[in-house]
Amino acid sequence: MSALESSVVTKAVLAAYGFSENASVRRFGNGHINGTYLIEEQQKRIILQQINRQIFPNTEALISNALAIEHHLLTKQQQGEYQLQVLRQQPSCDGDYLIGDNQDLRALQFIDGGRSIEVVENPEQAFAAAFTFGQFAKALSDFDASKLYSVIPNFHNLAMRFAQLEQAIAADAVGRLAACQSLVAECLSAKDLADELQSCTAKLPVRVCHNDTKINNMLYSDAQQAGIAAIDLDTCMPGYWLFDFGDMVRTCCSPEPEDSLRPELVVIRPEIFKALAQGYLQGLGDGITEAEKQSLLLGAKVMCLMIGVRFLTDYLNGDCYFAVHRPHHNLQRAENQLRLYRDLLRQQSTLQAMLK
Ligand code: ADP
Ligand code: GN1
Ligand code: MG
Repeated sequence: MSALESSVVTKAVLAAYGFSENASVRRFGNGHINGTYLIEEQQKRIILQQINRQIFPNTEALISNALAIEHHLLTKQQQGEYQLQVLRQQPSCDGDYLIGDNQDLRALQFIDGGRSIEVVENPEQAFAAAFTFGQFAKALSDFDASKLYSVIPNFHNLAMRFAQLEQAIAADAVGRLAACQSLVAECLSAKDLADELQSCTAKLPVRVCHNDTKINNMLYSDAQQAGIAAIDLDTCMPGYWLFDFGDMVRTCCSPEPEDSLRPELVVIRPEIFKALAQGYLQGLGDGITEAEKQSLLLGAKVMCLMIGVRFLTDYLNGDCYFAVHRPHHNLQRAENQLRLYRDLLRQQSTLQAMLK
């Protein structure tokens, strides 16, 4: 793609970051929310993102959060307490962290020698992913959460996600309800999990969480065995560590991608769950409480169910939130999350024993 072919990365945008109009521009990664581009010219590379303002209306708050976290992690790194690379915002040549008429474009320094994956192949990779997010969480455990804006309020409020599903069912805006009645019924029958979550979290410390620890939001070294960075920090907000562990289980434990068209193969691999538990606990070190440790399996159930409910809600609403690339994409994603949820219930005593 050249600048002339992209409506987002125009010549003016390239110039703002010091690139000529001959720079190479290509779409990058598989995120569902932002438009991500890799811009390259000679030795210089940046990631440019068009922030989805429907989802992140306050881009100034988002950048403020990102810079505060960046500063904290860089300080830890300088003190030898953080071994990973730090995701850094890249200002324009004029020193602006947001550019464009809508103030929705921002750049990130490209993290060299890293790659993201969509499916975990072996326990070593799972351990590395969880160790990465564990180190990230540990480094933020003394970060002052009052410095963070709540960029998406109630992001992991399961009761609210059920209420949104119920609104979508009542509206049936695009006439899709009839086609997914049994999945809708299954989700609604699991509503009690919101109460269980509420009573569990009442006893847990609030932590600064990543809140989107899916497997493609960390980078492995090229050899894919060690983690080098936690990325996609836009949802860093106060929460509970069980959410971050749960999203790792959701996206690492299945041998199939999130949107697999082979649903019968979507299962929880216990050996991957065990590696995630070991990696996360090792990354966190001794700061985790016993109650938090015991809550991690609940986190896995909550995240599989909650993201399933969110995909299903979006399907019923006509695909307004998550980027979709084929018909019924959100429904297929939702079905797979519910399969994982069911498999967690089936294996829960084995998995809980792995958290001892
Ligand atoms: P989204 O919010 O849409 O998920 P991400 O920030 O996760 O966007 O970026 C999408 C993908 O782009 C990531 O999965 C990763 O592959 C790649 N990526 C993002 N930031 C960087 C970076 N700084 N260096 C290298 N690759 C990156
Ligand atoms: C979105 O941005 P991305 O693709 O990493 C979503 C997450 C979901 C995830 C499901 C801001 O993450 O909450 O868990 O899709 N991000 C936002 O794959 O809603
Ligand atoms: Mg992402």
